[in-house]
Parts: sequence; C-alpha cells; structure tokens
Amino acid sequence: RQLEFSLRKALEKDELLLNFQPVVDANSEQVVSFEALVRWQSEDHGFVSPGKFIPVAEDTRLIVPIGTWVMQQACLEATAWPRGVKVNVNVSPEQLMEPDFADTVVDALTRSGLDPQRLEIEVTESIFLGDAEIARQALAKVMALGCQVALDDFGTGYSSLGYLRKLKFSTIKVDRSFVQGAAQGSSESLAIVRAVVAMAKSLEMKTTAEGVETEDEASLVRRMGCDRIQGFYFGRPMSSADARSLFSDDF
Ligand code: G
Ligand code: G
Ligand code: MN
Ligand code: NA
Repeated sequence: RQLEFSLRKALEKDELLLNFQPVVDANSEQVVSFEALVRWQSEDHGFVSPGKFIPVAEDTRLIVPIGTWVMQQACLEATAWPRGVKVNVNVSPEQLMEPDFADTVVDALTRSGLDPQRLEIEVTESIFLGDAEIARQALAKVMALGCQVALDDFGTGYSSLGYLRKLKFSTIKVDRSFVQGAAQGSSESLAIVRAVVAMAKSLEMKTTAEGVETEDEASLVRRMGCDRIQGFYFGRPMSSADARSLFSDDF
C-alpha cells in the first residue's frame, strides 16, 4: 500500500508530531493531564488522520517504532509542565505485547527525567483479546515502575470485567458514545455511565468522561460523579507550544 510505504519513512523524515488534549478536574476545571495524540503531516499524502494511519501502523507493526517515539516525545514534553500535570499516552496491543515494552517505558522515563507517577498509559479492552496473561504481565511491570494505567474507550469493546479484579487500573475512561448518549437523554447510556462510575468508585479507580463538547454535557457528567473531563468543550488537541502556554500566560 502507498500509505504503508510513506509511513515507513515518516519517522526518519520527521513527519510525525504530537498534539496534546487537556483533561480537567471535573470540579475545579483545572488541567490535571494532557493526552498525547499523534499527527502525521505526510509529504506524499498531506495530513493523514490517526483514525486512518494508526490501523495501518498496527497491521504492519510500524506502531512499535512509532509508539516508542511517541512515548519518548510525550515524556519529554511533560517535563515542561507543572509537576502536578500528567501525560497520557495511548499504547496499542501490538506495542504492549512486545517483550521489551516495559524497557521502552523505562528508557523514555530515564531519558526525559520524568517522574513515573506522571505517566499514565492508555490501553483499550482489546489488549485482552489476544494473550491476556502477557498483556496483564506487561501492565503489571509498568505499574511496578510507578506508572498509572487507564482503560480507554471503556464499554465499547470486549468487556474485561475480570481484569478489573486482577489489575489496578488508575482510571476508567468512559467512551464518548455513552457521554453523548446520556446527554441526549438515552436512558440506556445514562444507566451505563451511572453503573461505570459506581463500579469505578468501589474499585477505587477514577473516571474520565470523554468527548464532552458542551456545557450541558460537562455539568451532567460532573453531577453523575465523573472525576475528570476531556473533550472539545475544555480544549481540542493542541500543539505542544499551545499546551505549554496554558501555564505561562495570564495570572
Ligand atoms: O486524535 P484522534 O481522536 O483523531 O485519534 C484517533 C485514534 O487514534 C484514537 O483512537 C486514539 O486513541 C488513536 N491514537 C492517537 N494517538 C495515538 C498514539 O500515539 N498511539 C496509539 N497507539 N494510538 C493513538
Ligand atoms: O480513542 P481515544 O479516546 O484515545 O481517542 C481520542 C480521540 O478523541 C482523539 O482523536 C480526539 O481528537 C477525539 N476527541 C477528543 N475530544 C473529543 C470531543 O469532544 N468530541 C469528539 N467528537 N472527539 C473528541
Ligand atoms: Mn485515549
Ligand atoms: Na477513548
């Protein structure tokens, strides 16, 4: 494929960059983290959305070197933010299943000097579809380093309730389909958000409501007890410079 050919060269041609989307505390509305989101400005294809090239990268295993680069850049960038602000990094199943995954995390932390507690890895339930025990062990290793692990897009895939018992996830990210459904009055979505929040609380995990685009959605998920909010209402994915400037101007 054309896209695959170009993607193979994207790293060496320096065509990838990271955007950062704020995650805010639901009550104080202060930024508590940024999610790193990779972007590709291709010489051959122009801007290619991650929805398009991440699946290609996963199929071709190019996600392994790309993911290592993302981890390093994200950790490095986070050292420019206040100490209370974390960075969230998405990790694909293909990356997590690499035998040296934990080593690449150690390497990124060591090179950047970032405190491990400030790194939260995001995985989806799909990691448990393959060799679930290997996935569990890889996550246990990064947790032992002091990193946090979030369960992303929760509720949209294969539901891994058994793994909630075996692994101490720090955060459950409630998929935007439920958040937006609940705000539109879907009683099923409301029930699911309520149940996920209650379950997370009793497991001592935090919840992040994803895809919050309006004030109404923000106040709904706050009232429902979500701990953190992410979405266009509080900030779109932005450049590293714009993310930094959130902490330097005003006052
Ligand atoms: O940024 P956007 O919402 O368009 O991202 C689309 C998808 O690509 C999301 O599912 C997101 O998790 C994924 N994605 C974005 N950046 C990364 C990354 O650095 N690594 C991996 N594995 N997935 C990413
Ligand atoms: O799968 P994951 O949750 O990692 O995907 C993150 C993606 O969600 C990013 O591509 C980001 O651009 C997108 N996103 C973030 N906030 C919103 C939002 O408020 N609305 C919509 N539609 N997409 C969002
Ligand atoms: Mn994510
Ligand atoms: Na998500």
